[in-house]
Amino acid sequence: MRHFTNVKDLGNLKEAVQEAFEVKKNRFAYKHLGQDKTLLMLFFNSSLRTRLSTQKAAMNLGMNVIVLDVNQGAWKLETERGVVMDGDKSEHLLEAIPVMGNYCDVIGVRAFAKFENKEDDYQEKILSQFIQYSGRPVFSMEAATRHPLQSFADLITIEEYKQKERPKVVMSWAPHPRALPQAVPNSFAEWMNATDYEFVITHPEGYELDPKFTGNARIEYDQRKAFEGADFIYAKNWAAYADPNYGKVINTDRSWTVDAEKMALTDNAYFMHCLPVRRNMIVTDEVIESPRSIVIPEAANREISAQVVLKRILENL
Ligand code: AN0
Ligand code: CP
Repeated sequence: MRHFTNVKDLGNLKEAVQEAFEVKKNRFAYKHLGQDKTLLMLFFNSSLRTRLSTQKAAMNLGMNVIVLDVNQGAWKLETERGVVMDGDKSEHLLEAIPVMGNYCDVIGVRAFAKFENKEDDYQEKILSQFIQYSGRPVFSMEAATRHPLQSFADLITIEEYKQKERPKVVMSWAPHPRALPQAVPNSFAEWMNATDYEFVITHPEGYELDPKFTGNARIEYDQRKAFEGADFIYAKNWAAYADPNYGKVINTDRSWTVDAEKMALTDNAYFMHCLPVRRNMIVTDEVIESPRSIVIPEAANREISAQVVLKRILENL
């Protein structure tokens, strides 16, 4: 594998999950792969899990790691071509990318949707420039439209916990005070559609996602109905996708918060969330602290998904 930006890059998902289980059993077995190889992790946005789990995965593989927070200590970067740079930006991405490519063997990039221009976001303008100009394998650590390392960890977690061959997985929108990207739900939908699970998406009207990601998934506007018989509840907030509200919070209806009464409608479902999560907005204390909440093992699997991805990139260098 050269680049990792979406589910297709991984090929056969069953094989990828098996590889993840092998890596998890013996995470230091591939230490030779990363010897004298350097990973550069570049963050345009904040992170706790992605930063730590990806660095840990790289260390398991024997890599050296450089982390750069673009907004802290680096020159402010211009990303638009053709701009007269007389403002506060000292350097252009078109120089910065090939320069950074010289100092590493693999690049991970986190660059969220800016919600300024839908086309720019949905064309993955920043991530694709890294692929085009860095000369290095590039992987997404959450880009404008997808978060594949998260979705892969989610899939590994469901495969570990499922008690039925084809579990019912429900992705539920939940309220949040600020506008959040669609990357996590887009990506989760894309990965769930690549399995044979029963997959249902529930959200208030106006929060429809790009059909390119939701595909043939059942969309249910009645959250309670969606929860009936579910084996996994995957909560997430996202801002509106549809015009004219792209990137806007159009509703913070707390009746959509995941609580114990709604979880009681499920088939004793596990509760999942990618984290960070705002308690008592997205989910009540009671549900996230319950024995059916698997948010911590889910986060732990971020190390495993990152390690499989880095392993495959290193094997192909
Ligand atoms: C981000 C998001 O919703 O995309 C990152 C989640 C992994 N969340 C926040 O910005 C709070
Ligand atoms: N789930 C996730 O990607 O978390 P961070 O934003 O903390 O990296």
